[in-house]
Amino acid sequence: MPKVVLATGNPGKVSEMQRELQEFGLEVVPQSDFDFPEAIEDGLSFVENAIKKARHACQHTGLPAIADDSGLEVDALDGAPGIHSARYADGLGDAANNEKLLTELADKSNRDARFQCVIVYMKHAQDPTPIICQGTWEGHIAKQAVGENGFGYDPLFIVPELNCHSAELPSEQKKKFSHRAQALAQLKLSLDPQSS
Ligand code: ITT
Repeated sequence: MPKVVLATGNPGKVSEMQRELQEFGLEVVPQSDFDFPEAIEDGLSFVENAIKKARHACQHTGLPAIADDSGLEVDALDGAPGIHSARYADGLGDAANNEKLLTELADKSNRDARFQCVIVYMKHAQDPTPIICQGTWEGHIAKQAVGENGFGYDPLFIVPELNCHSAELPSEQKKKFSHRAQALAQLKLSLDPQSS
């Protein structure tokens, strides 16, 4: 079974990805099993940052790596918080990020938004052809937080097709619909086209 490092320090992402990848047949080692500094995410796009994180993990572990760079794009905020989603409120965490988002949207009528996720697989640090997969999840930003599941902006993200907040979804359902679920499905197809 090929061994890969899951290059993320976000426990929410680990819980949404590790088991799926293991069930797919990969031996997944979380980044927390190693002791190395976080990658510097100074790219200007989700793709660039995902590649930086995967390459960094390959360099420090000698293993193939899977990284996820993701975030929330809000139309009325010209795409913010976007690639800065994790640190929107200056690193104060998810609750502060959600509060800031509500404040920024207080006088806006358009609350359309989407989650973006780019997942990258790199065989080694010099891999010139990383596998790049992308998923998008369309929705709206609510006026107040609801739900305890998930992480990040899930309490504020309304999923129109399910008529609920993402943080109200059981984890198995989020794993069917989300931006990350879509990118993961593509990754599985790219690694093993027979798997669909
Ligand atoms: P790593 O870089 O270590 O993977 P991170 O949390 O810093 O962890 P990102 O830079 O990709 O990762 O930022 C992603 C942020 O976007 C995340 O912290 C959340 O605030 C938000 N986000 C991404 N996917 C989400 C999801 O499924 N539900 C809610 N919020 C999400």
